[in-house]
Amino acid sequence: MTTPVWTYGGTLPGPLIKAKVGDTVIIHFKNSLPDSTTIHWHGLRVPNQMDGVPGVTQPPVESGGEFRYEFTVDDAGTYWYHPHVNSAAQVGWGVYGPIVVEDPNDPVEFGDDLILVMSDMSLNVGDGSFLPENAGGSFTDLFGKEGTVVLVNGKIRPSLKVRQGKQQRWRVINASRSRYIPIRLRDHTFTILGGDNGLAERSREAGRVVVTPSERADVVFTPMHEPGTTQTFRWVPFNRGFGTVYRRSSVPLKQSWMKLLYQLRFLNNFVLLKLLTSATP
Ligand SMILES: [Cu+2]
Repeated sequence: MTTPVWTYGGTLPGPLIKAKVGDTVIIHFKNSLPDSTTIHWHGLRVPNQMDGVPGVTQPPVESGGEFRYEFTVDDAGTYWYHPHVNSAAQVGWGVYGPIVVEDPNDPVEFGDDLILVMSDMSLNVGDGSFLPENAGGSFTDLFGKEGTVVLVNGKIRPSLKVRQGKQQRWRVINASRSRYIPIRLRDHTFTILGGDNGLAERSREAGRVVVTPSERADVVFTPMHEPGTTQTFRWVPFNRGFGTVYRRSSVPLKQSWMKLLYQLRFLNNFVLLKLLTSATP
């Protein structure tokens, strides 16, 4: 099944913007979407006119319109970009992308450096179409929408090959609208290098890292499992303070067997990654 999505530059997520501290970033933006939009550079310190807030820092870029974003990046870290017009809906349709500002002090050999853009989409699991914007009713209006399908770099259940004993650096971006993403790997701990404020002054160890919507986590770990081991890295429900919308289906289901079937499908949709450990060459 096919889901037509909104994108930056034709890919989901949008293209990686990679810069070094002190670089000037120039983006020639053309809006080919059917709706007006802007780009907000989430977490980056940019001049006010470049912040992408419609009606406040710039007029919205109308469908067919253009805008030139230009700013200098001063802080190393992991950031992302997304619209600021009808944000939750537009981000939910696929317009989001990563920005990495490299630190000149980073060690040259940091292991495998990966960007993992986590997201979710509110899709009808039957035919892949988007659920209506008001699906979920007032409950999700109040508490936020958790999509029916989780995505890592725009993919459902991608496989990731890691090498035993070879350090992994993960730049995790939570681009979903409401979903909290707790990250935990059996038998492993993470060293947290930084997050929303760029790189932290000193690192710390954690068994679990919770990445809330819009947040980033910059972590490293060394895969320790035997070569040939496969580990399913699954999203688990997280209590956001009032419970979770997990099990609160956004489509009305009358019969309980239908509900069960729906939930089983749902569980399968919550696999984020499959980690395959291989031997270090
Ligand atoms: Cu933002």
